[in-house]
Amino acid sequence: MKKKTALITGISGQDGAYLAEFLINKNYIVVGSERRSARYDTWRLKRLGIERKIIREELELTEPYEISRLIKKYKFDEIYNLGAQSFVKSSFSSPLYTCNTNGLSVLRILETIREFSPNTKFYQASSSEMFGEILTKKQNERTPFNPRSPYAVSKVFGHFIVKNYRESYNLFAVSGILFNHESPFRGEEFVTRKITKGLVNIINGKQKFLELGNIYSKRDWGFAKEYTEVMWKMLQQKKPDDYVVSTGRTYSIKDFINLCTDYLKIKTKWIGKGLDEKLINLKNNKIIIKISPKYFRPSEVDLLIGDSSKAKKILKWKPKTNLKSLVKIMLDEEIKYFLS
Ligand code: GDR
Repeated sequence: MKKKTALITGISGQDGAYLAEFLINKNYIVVGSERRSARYDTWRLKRLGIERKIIREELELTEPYEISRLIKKYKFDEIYNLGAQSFVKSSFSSPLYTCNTNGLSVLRILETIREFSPNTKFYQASSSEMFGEILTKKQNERTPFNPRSPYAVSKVFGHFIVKNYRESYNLFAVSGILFNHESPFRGEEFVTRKITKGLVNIINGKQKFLELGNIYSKRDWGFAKEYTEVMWKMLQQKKPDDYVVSTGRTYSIKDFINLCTDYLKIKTKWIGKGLDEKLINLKNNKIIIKISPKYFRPSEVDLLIGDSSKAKKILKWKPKTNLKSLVKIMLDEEIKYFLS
């Protein structure tokens, strides 16, 4: 049987790496793209031992010509659009760049597929951030969006243009509304990895303390490796459709920190309130976590909690890793690579 060829944009990120590994194991030819200006960061692919199994292509998602060149060259069976300006906080300082890269690029790809490769199946990385200030207790595919950042607005555009092209031109184009998903491959600017890395650095004397923003926001956190498999499942269905991917449980950043200190067996105590809240290491009375206004966002998403019953029913998918196990996975790897 002819091997399938897939394009993964954003190959050097957390999801790109896990998805590439998954598709390679399924015998796909994987083409991985990254923007030219980005340092081609291969540590995740190297750690998975798949760096040499990927065909690398430079692709600037804001350049329509580059997209059509690549799509004409490979006539991909599947495209997974994971490339984005994915850090919510940066979208407040770079709103135009964020909307161009995350929003309009989806349209650029869809237009090219429509014109040159209409049988290519397309996966768009939509985000739970689109729900923003939530309008229902749990969020599913029918929950209205209420975005709270330029990032979320850009993702809403991407989401609806996928739906529009699916309905107007009969393309096999879908969006996965993925809630937060973490792993040892998470970028260090995102809160979970910042915490796991920071705490391991602190207990090893490499860092004095960690500064965080709003530790009371709550997120529905799953394990990224399981979430990338579901992207593939969405493209293997008879009918293209959108799906929420989540665990259905929500925890605050403070809960996440407490799970980490429990796992690391550091005896701690929270003191103070608001910007003066601190986490103290009871062994030496030193501050290990402080709050800094620097990490607060102009508008915050306070609470997210997903309902992925549609994915469970139709894709036969459900999450396997709870937050406690995820903390263990992340910290074990953090310790292993700190010591090596
Ligand atoms: P998020 O992830 O914005 O939910 O988007 P992030 O980990 O950045 O923030 C989660 C929550 O933690 C609070 N927070 C901090 N966040 C960061 N990054 N750094 C801090 O120091 C800090 N302190 C508190 C934030 O305010 C927020 O409430 C992620 C991204 O991967 C998106 O691309 C993706 O679409 C969604 O998840 C689903």
